[in-house]
Amino acid sequence: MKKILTLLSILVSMHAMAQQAFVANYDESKIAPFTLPNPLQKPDGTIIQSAKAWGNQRNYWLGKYEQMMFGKMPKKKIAQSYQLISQTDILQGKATQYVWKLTLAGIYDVTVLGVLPKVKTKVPVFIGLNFCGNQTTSNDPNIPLFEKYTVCNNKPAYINNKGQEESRGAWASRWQFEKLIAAGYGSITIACGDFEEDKPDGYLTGVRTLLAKELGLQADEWSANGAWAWGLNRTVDFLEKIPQIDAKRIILHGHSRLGKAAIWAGANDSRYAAVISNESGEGGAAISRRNYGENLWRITNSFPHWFYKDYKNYAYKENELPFDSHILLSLIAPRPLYIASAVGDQWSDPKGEFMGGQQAEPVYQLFGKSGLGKNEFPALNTPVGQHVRYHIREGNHDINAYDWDQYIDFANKLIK
Ligand code: GTR
Repeated sequence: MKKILTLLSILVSMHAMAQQAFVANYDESKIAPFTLPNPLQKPDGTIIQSAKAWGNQRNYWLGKYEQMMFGKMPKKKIAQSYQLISQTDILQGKATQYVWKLTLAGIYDVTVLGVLPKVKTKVPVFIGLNFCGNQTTSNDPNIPLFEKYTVCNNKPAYINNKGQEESRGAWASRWQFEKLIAAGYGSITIACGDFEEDKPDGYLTGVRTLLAKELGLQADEWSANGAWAWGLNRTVDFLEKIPQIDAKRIILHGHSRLGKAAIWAGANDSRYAAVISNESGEGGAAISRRNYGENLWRITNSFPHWFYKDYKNYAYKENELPFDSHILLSLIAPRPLYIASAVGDQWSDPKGEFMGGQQAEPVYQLFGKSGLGKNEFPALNTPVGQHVRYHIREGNHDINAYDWDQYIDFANKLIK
């Protein structure tokens, strides 16, 4: 017994040392050479040649990502109902703000916020999860305070990780409702924590546990990213029923960890007209094999709940994975994809994010579309690419007015 305890304490302290010892690599010359798998290569070694053959190949990859990285995506359909909680005129009458209660499988409620331009025709919308509650996206007092756990915890806006009155509008700059409304777009958002609180035991109070029976999946068969992505896709089921919304023009976006969830959601669900990854980094758009900035080891240690439990086994063995981020991104093809980085966010590995997008090219080409093509890594604030577009802007890890100007422009060109 004593021996076991000593061994355990050695293991615990080794783990603690390893945590402390992590030093992110920011030196391009220290990246070990690697070869990226070909998204078009079938398990039997042959290369697919047509868009028609992509359907099976895409399913093959989805299966691999389920098995190794994000866990199973529930396939069972569940009943849904919704209720309008409030409807308010905002932005000097230019828009209507809706708060809906969406009930999943008759037992699980989430709160959806919608801000839609007041026009007579159906409108395209952007949809994305928020980190710290719907009330953080705008100052409007009609938005209910999010009552579950959030990762925000700075007083006085949040106390014990719960949003207070002072949190209203705290992240409005990330949502830019005014800009979107002026451009003719609506915006839909839900707190990620409404599907699963962002902490290692968050699954206990989220859809992975409370809907386990209805979905036919145990909590440990999938992940927080899976729960967030699934939640987004269920919200699309609901948006399809809202007459003011043009369900053919739903553009999915996500920042950072929620960018990872957005990519996984968009890979699984082809109803999104386009997908935007804003600084999604490791586990999102960035090539893991580069081991630059945050890496697979670090992310699966810091945030074990984000991924399927076996994913951590590939830390420093990224070459053994049959895929990398470019294949995940290619599952969005032929739909338009925007990948954005910030120069002050090297942790997310901007060059790795660019490479992820660029290496998805063969799949876009199958559909006769060009993505990032042969573009070089661009200068600051200079978007490049067509169906796959990329920018690196000045500034830090964030989603801001500059980013939104590019996304609106991208949507105007490719979606409207
Ligand atoms: C960081 C994490 C990143 C990114 C970020 C965020 O701590 O290492 O992968 O997701 O959080 O979500 O803001």
